[in-house]
Amino acid sequence: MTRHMISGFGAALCVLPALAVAGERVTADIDCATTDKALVYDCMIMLRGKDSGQPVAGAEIAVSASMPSMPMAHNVRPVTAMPMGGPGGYQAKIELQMYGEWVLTLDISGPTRDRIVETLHFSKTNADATDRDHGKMKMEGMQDGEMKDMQKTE
Ligand SMILES: [Cu+2]
Repeated sequence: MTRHMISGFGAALCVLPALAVAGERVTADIDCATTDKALVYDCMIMLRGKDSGQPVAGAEIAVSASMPSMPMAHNVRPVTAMPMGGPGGYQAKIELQMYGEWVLTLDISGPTRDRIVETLHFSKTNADATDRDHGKMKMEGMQDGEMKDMQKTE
């Protein structure tokens, strides 16, 4: 009888690994690498809670890819990322249809629901995160006069 009580107490002291809070928004580090097959990339995804910074384990991640410059031209089948390399780590193999700038969309369900959108530039030799400023709207086609007017109002 006494023994049972002691073991029960011991179990209560077991420390669970720190995990992101359910319902917390998440961030992802996405690191894609080339494979021996052209246009096939191995993407490692590290999922963390946005506020807690803690790994998000047990998530289901559907990864889809599209080309912002060619909205209707491609139809890449979404893949499910598999847990890999410890809590919060996932791996997905994606097959693209051409080199260039692609947007990866991570639809996350499981302990938390979220969507992460990341723009990456895929080439024959690597896959790099696109510089965020690079994508900023350019003032194309704007006349000098209009530009001056705009500066005045600012
Ligand atoms: Cu394309």
